[in-house]
Amino acid sequence: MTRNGITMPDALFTEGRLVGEQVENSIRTIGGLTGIFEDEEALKRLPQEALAYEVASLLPVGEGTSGGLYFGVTRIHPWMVGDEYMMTKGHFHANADRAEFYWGIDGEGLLLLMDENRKCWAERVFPGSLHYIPGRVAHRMVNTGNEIFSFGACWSSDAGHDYASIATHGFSARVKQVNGKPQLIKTE
Ligand code: S6P
Ligand code: ZN
Repeated sequence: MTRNGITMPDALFTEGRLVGEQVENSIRTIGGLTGIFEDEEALKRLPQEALAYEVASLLPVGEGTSGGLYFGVTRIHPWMVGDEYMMTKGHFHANADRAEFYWGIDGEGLLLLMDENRKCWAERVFPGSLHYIPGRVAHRMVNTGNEIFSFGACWSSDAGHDYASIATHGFSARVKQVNGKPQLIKTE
């Protein structure tokens, strides 16, 4: 803290990037995404060590703290896996009723949502679009463009992640490229 009580900000969110000493960066490689795409052979043909998506997060309080907020920026690279677009693993929140905001920063994509009855729907995401994800709704972002698709997220520090049910059962729809355009295709 400086002498007059004015401090520097926690981080910088500038030009679509979240940066700062406290910002934690994590990556998912292509090889780390087995089990989420329909065409596993197409995934194996891609360079396994290449970046699929990266997440920069500001996590000012410990995971599980009630009342805190987290802020993150995810950048999904524009790979195709067969006829499916690159996407995040997707998750419900472990603390199931916790909601989240997503918003589009760069590029274009779809937000795939699924409720606990496995009803699936999607929202278009583009720079400036804002998306409220209610609790008990699984969420996955899909890069439907030809460039990096980045989006912001703000969620509760006690939300946690439930990846297991998506890893086991998946979503009930997939986003595929049909005649050059993204299409939501129900799979059950
Ligand atoms: C956390 C928030 C995002 C995702 C990130 C990666 O609740 O939804 O920060 O963690 O976009 O997606 P995923 O599904 O691999 O965690
Ligand atoms: Zn989430």
